[in-house]
Amino acid sequence: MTLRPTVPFLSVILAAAALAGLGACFSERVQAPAGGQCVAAPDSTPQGSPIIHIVDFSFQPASICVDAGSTVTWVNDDAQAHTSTADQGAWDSPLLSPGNSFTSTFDQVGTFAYHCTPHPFMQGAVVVPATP
Ligand SMILES: [Cu+2]
Repeated sequence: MTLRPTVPFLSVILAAAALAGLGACFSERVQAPAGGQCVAAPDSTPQGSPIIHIVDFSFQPASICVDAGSTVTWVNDDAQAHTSTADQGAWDSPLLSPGNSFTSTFDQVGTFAYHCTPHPFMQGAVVVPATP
């Protein structure tokens, strides 16, 4: 008699992992700079010309830290059209079809929250820290 793999047990593990991933996604909030420190996503590019990918109805990374004068490019890698629209109106991309991109230059210090106009739940932030 052969032992059969415990498929139900494995399914539970996978479901738990998926839920944990979803939880992390929803609990992730865009952080404002604390104490003058720039809070950046671990995988964000600290300077230069970083690219934010729009994937699965989200901005990745959602929070990015750049030096003043940097150019940030959003690339729509999703199958839906999205925008990059600053909450305070500093920039507003046209509706980006899949494969299209949009670029904005950040000369001002501050934390710039943005969203996608058709999908307001899509949110992100570009943080330009003050030079010490
Ligand atoms: Cu969108």
